[in-house]
Amino acid sequence: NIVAELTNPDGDVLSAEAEVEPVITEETHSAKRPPMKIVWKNVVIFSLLHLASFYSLFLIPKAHYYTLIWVFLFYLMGGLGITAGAHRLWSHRSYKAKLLLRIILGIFQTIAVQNDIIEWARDHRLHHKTSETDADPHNAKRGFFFAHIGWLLVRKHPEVKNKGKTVDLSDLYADPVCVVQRKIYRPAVILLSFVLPAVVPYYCWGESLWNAFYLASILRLCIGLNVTWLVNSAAHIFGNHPYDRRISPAQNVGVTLGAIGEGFHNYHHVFPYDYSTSEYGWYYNLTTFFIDFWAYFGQVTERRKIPKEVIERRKKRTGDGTEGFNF
Ligand code: ST9
Ligand code: ZN
Ligand code: ZN
Repeated sequence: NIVAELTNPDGDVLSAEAEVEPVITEETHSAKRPPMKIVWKNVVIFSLLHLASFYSLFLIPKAHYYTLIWVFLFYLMGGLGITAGAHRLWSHRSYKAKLLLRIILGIFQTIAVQNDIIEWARDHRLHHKTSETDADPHNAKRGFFFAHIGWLLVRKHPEVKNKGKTVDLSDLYADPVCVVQRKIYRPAVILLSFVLPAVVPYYCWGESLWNAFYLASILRLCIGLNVTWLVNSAAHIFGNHPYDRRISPAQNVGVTLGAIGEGFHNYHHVFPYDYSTSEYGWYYNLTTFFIDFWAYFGQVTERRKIPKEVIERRKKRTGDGTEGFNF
């Protein structure tokens, strides 16, 4: 806080608060926020999803073990659609992908049910541009719950819509994969994320439709969403800050494991254009392996990487003295 002692010509001490620009704190912001408008439809849908997922846990011992492998595969496909697709390719343009891989990533991204690519990238570009202010769609300064799921249960802050208008999305509208996916998004989600994961185990190895639906559609989706949201909540609150100690995004081991390489969040907010979202290549980073795999087959080009010396200089200048990979 700024403390100033001001005197008038007679030598009386004046109140410092009256003369000094008020310091903007989280309290000042929250006092000024318009009241939150709860979207009850979303509250009901997400409550049902979590209740049904809790029930699904009891079906695990009764399921065919092929079904469990299938669930894991679908989790990875949806996950890669978000990490390699919506995040590293479409939001940050950290590498270039040929049409075939973009189609695969578009299908994978649809499986994740996290809004279409254009909406996802619009919110995410805004998140980086206005991080931890009212214009950040999942502003972690509003607490763990808001950053995790709360932001999807209320109308957006007017600042999100105002500042969001300044985000350039022309590259996404120029990509037919993004445009077509946006057009057919709802039926595509129903088919790829709910019907397909349930019918394959039923027809291919005789799993009951009930088990297949609750495990591969519902439980898989709920875990995928929560792990993604942990990047916004946990990785913005817990962990160390080797690259910039002045920002909240942190290196978080737990999140990195579940989010297939996306928990190196202090690094990512400092160097958002690095296609690996960390300085350590494949370590704890299936997504980087996936991108490199496709590069080997010519589907990926122009992977952007931050030079080692730039990273080291930045660590010395603004880091907290810890290492980016201590797990
Ligand atoms: C979900 C997304 O889960 C998760 C994103 C997570 C991001 C993580 C980032 C970390 C990176 C690493 C990833 C790791 C992943 C690991 C995976 C491991 C497996 N800019 O939205 P509306 C304007 S989604 C500019 O309705 P409301 C715009 O004009 C879950 N403008 O606002 C818009 O119209 P249109 C599934 C913006 O009414 C208009 O406002 N999805 C912006 O306030 C209205 O927009 C759901 O559950 C902006 N950013 O409603 C849906 N935003 O769109 C949930 C808005 O036509 N959403 N505008 O252009 C909703 O129901 C609503 O959006 C709402 C807000 C109720 C939340
Ligand atoms: Zn972030
Ligand atoms: Zn990002």
